[in-house]
Amino acid sequence: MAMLHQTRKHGDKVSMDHLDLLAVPAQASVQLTPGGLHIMLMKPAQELVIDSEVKITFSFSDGTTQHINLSVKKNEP
Ligand SMILES: [Cu+2]
Repeated sequence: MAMLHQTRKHGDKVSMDHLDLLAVPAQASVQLTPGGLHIMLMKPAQELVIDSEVKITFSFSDGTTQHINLSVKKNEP
């Protein structure tokens, strides 16, 4: 399962908030990055291998879906 998360810093502590949806303004873009908005894979069925690809299905508010292959990268602070 893939979840959308937003990383938040509270002083020295870092937490992640789960987002039910991600609003992308018209004619704009939203960037998913480590330490910011990100996709977190929960209990992946297969081991995640660095530099391999994972297919993620995005569902949009107009009812369409899009399958995108994303690279697995090492989380570097
Ligand atoms: Cu997360």
